[in-house]
Amino acid sequence: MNDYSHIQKQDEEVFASLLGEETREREGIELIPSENYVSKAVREANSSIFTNKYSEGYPGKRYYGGQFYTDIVENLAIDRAKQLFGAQFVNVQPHSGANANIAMYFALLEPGDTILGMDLSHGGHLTHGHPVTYLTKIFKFIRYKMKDVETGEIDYDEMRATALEHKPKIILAGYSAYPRELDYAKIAAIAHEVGAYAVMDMAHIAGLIAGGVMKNPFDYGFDVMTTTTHKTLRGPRGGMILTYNNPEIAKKIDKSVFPGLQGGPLMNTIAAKAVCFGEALKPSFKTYAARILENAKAMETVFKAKNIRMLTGGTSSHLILADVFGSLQVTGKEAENLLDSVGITLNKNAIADDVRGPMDPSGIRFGTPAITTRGFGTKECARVAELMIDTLTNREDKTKLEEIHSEIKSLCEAFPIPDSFT
Ligand code: DSN
Repeated sequence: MNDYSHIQKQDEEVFASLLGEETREREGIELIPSENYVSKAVREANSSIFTNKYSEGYPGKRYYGGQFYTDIVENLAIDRAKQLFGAQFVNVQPHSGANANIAMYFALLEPGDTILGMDLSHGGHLTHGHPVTYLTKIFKFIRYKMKDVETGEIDYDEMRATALEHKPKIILAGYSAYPRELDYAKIAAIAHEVGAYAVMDMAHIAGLIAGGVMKNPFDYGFDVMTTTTHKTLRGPRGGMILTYNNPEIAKKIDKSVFPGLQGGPLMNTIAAKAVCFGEALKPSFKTYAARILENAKAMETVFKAKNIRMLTGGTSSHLILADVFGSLQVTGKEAENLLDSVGITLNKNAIADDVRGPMDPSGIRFGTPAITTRGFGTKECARVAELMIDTLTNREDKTKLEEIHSEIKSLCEAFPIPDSFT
């Protein structure tokens, strides 16, 4: 239990919610692939007195006085991120991944310019040009797709043909619901052939790239990467933009983040990013990243054995997208609710060319970053996958569901959420 003694004395309502969330996280299995458990050190920095400070500008060039310590932590975060990802320039101020993407678009593009991104139903993200976002009022988004949704192979020929026809200024890679490696060299070559920037939104797999278990797009000619810091990277909620080696791009990105899009940076979050990047530079983070992949494979093996269709045929990363409607005749929403009732949290998700609507799609998306942090190995992950399938196939059997819930609680008790990672 964390120390909330001041909140407890001062604000019973917020205290009650904190307690509830503590119990939920402690007693349940977290499979949302974009979530994780941060260390206490990250949380201490995130809830620190840096929240008191206004620091518009950048280290050495601020608009307010009193920046001695904020400059130190922001520079630490920048230097550590450079080291982690092999970037020459880093902006750690974006409040979120969405902000990072928006600032990146405005840095690299003029209104009306074209972005070539992954078809949203094939794994892209809202900020990659979903019609519900304001971004589509400003920029033109066109799409590439997977060639084969059963293998996940991207249609690079179609990507090139579309790029030659529409001359985008950005080709965007990196997705929220796509579990395979990419041919970054091919994407960068197509981008540069048509005079576009190659940009990777690595939010989901930043920790896997930092841990050296997935490829780093900067090694294959990418110009810019955006990310969140809280998913596989296991830091505070926040964003970041990295530029490989072009100072002109980096300058534009800095201006775009501040003053273009944001005001004062969240220095407490930036301090927490510095702590997280320090953790990710340790050798033990490489082991963590490797285990995330092994654990996802263990879950894939169980789903395969039970003939449950996985989009792209399985996974090469931390996440799996399963077609539960096609395989088990349970909708994504029903599956999310049923699994929630036995203590497993994940999210319903549209699958490529989904026959159902977005509010109750055919799929579920789940992944291993959080349970790996908890210490689950391949044996426990395989068991969780079995319990998931048991839940979905015994949905009318109350006694069975209660048994599953109690096994989940026991598993969680055996693997408490750690305070630190060494
Ligand atoms: N909401 C995040 C995810 O779950 O993938 C992306 O922003």
